[in-house]
Amino acid sequence: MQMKLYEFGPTRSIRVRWTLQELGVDFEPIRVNLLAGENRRPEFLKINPAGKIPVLVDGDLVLTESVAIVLYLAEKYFHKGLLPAGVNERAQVNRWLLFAATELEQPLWRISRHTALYTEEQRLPGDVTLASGEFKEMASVLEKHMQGRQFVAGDNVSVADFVMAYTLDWGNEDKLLNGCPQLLAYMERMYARPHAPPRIAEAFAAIASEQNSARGDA
Ligand SMILES: N[C@@H](CCC(=O)N[C@@H](CS)C(=O)NCC(=O)O)C(=O)O
Repeated sequence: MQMKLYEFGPTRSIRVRWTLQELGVDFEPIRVNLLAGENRRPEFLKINPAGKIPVLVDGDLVLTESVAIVLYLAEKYFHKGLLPAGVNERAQVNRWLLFAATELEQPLWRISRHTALYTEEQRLPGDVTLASGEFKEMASVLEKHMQGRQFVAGDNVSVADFVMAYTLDWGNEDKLLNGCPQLLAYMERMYARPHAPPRIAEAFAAIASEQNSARGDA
C-alpha cells in the first residue's frame, strides 16, 4: 500500500518530501492547505490532534514530527544509504538533526511567530531581535564545522543533510546567513541534487500564483 504524506508547500513537510524523493519511494501526496485552515478540520485532527504537518501514514503507522519521519524512512529503506551503519557515525547524524531542530529551527520559529503568525497584539519585536542573534551564533558554529566538508555528518549524504539544508533555506529567507559563505554554498549544493524539492521561495511563489489565478488576476 502506498504511503501518504500530508504536506503543504513551504513548510517542514519539505524535509519528508525530500527524503521520499531521494529514496525513490512512491507516495501519495495529500495537500493540507494551512492558509485555508484545513489542518483544523475534524478529519485532519483525527490524524494529528496537534493540527500540524507533516504527517506520514504508512499502513497502520501514523507518524508526526518531521525529524522522526525522516529517520523512520531512512531506517525502513536502510539499504538506500541515507543513514550510516556505525554507532558513532549514526550518533553524528542524530547530533546534527537535533542541532537543526533545536538550535537553528527554534529561533526561526520564534521569528515566524512574532513577525507573521501571532496577532499584531501578541507579537514581541524584542524576541525577533533575540532569536535572530541566537540563530546567527549557532549558524556560525555550523559554518566552522562545514569547512572542508561536503555533508554535515561523515562523508556521505544522510537525512541530516535534507533537514539541515531546508532549515538553512528558512534562515536564508530571514536574511540571517549573510556571514556564512560555507552554509550558503552547502545549501546550494544540496538543493542542486536531482531529487531535491522546491526551495521555500519557490513554494511560496507557487501558492501566490495559485491565489492570483483563483482571484482571476493576470
Ligand atoms: N516539530 C514539528 C513541527 C510541525 C509544525 O509546526 N508544522 C507547521 C508547518 S511548518 C504547521 O503545521 N503549523 C500549523 C499550525 O501550527 O497551526 C515537526 O517538525 O514536524
